[in-house]
Amino acid sequence: FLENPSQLAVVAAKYSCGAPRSGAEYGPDVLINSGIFSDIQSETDYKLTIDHLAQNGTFSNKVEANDADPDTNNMKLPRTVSLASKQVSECVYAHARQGKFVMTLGGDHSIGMGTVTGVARAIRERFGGSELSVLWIDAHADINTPEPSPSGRIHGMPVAFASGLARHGIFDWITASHLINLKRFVYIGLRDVDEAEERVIAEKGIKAFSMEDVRQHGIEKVMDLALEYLGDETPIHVSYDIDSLDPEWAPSTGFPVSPGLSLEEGIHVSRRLQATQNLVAMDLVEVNPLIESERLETTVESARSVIHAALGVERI
Ligand code: 6HN
Ligand code: MN
Ligand code: MN
Ligand code: MN
Repeated sequence: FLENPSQLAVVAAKYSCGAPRSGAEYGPDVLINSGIFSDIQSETDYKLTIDHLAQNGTFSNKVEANDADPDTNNMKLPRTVSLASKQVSECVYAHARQGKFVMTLGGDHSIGMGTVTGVARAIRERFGGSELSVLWIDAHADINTPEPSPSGRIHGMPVAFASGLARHGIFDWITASHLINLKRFVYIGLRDVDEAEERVIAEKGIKAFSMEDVRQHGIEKVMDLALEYLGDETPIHVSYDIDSLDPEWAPSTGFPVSPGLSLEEGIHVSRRLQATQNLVAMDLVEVNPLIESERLETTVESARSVIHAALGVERI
């Protein structure tokens, strides 16, 4: 599904406005400065560009409500998050429209509403209305609608906005052409799901593999089932929250929840996606260098490993 499979568009989405704590805005630079992309460039034929997106002007990464952006419908910083996600969506769309692989580095997971909507729109245009498939690898479901959300934080809501389940005038840049189909959507790694989210997942019949499922059947079987469910003939976007991994492997993140995926399991997920040859985009989000800073290196190494595996670059 990629016209330019050797073109890798990296989007550094330096935002934390969707999360209760700041720090995730530094995630992209920490990953880039680890040398991951220079390694990829020297070891492979990938031609790489990096776009840096960050908050500016009226809106800042401060996680407190302000006069310009008061709480609305229980949402914290909705205008700020909407503008950030819109910027991400437009940037990701422009690359995906040209058939490049898009790798977005977060940032808190609210940017996921930008990435999947950007890619979904590009896929519709490039393939006569075809829909994108999405794998959401996360300890959390991120499908809260604003009212029942326990936190009001929009990083817990991107799936709801990207699928049209949640709507609000502040997010009116999300149009029909951007929406993802929850029938072409799979969760892996869930273990901290809010009550209202449980209900939505059941009501909509969303395919979900919890951490319990992974323990019971093994990650190989779970990936078999996930990929079988989506089918062979579909472009796939993986939105990878680093908190899907066990805190042992990814301590520097806002909402660590034990027990999670081992690093090996996390890499297996990436490898299997790579092997489909249908992967068109990846997000790697929620690396927060301000949390458990003394173990940041472990977190960054894990992120690098899952990114490498997804791109088919095995680490030496
Ligand atoms: N993440 N479900 C909780 C909430 O506030 O809605 C936590 C969300 C975490 C989001 O880790 O991307
Ligand atoms: Mn998430
Ligand atoms: Mn999460
Ligand atoms: Mn394996």
